[in-house]
Amino acid sequence: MMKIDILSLFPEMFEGFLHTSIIKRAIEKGVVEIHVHDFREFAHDRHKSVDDTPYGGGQGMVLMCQPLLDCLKTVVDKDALVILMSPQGQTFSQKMAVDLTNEKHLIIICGHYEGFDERIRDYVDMEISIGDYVLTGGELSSMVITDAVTRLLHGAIREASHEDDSFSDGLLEYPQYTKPAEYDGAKVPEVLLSGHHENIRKWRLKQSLKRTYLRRPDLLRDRAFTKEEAKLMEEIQAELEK
Ligand code: 4FV
Repeated sequence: MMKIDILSLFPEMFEGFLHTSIIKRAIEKGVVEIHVHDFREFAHDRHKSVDDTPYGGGQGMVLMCQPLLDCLKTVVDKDALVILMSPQGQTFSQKMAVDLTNEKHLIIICGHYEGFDERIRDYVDMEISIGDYVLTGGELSSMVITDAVTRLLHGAIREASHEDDSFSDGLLEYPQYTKPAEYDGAKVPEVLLSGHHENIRKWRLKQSLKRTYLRRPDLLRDRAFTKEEAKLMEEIQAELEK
């Protein structure tokens, strides 16, 4: 069972997230334990201040050390990996999500305002960004991490269902179809109706390679292609040159 503690000034933002679908079931099944802590409760002054103006001047407010770190001290333990959410972190990926499933205890700190007092980083093991854009707070990014990691935990969802996820094998997922076999004149590819599993596997691999080649060639740059994949890539490039 993994434990996830989230430090946020807006715990109400997590209500829907924690009580819906896969995350809700994973909590009920005891696969994961998720707690949200409002570090404003650790503020000492009567205004419950958690931020202040930046030394050296400048726009906006900065999160203070004391309330946030006093809250952190109440949840940190020897197994804890402390993660700070910020645009300056390493960009999150499926590989990072898989690596984090090996941890017993994640503590995720959500930012707000202009950012954190730099000394907070002395208590942080890892800094993660979910992308090169600026959010109003770290809550959404902490949900992204929690969601991507929880669904990979043993017992959260049927193992098979994330085996052919995009990125699980470094490729984008192949096109999916379901009933009806014809919609508004658009037919499902014959091979998928054939029941011929080997042909279906080949078709799906070729589609994944083609989609990755067209949409995310960066994902193929350092890829060690199997003989079969190399042959399929030749076919794809020949067909695209036609
Ligand atoms: C962010 C990101 C992000 C920056 C200022 C919250 C905001 C405020 N977090 N990936 N991109 N955070 O934009 O993780 O503190």
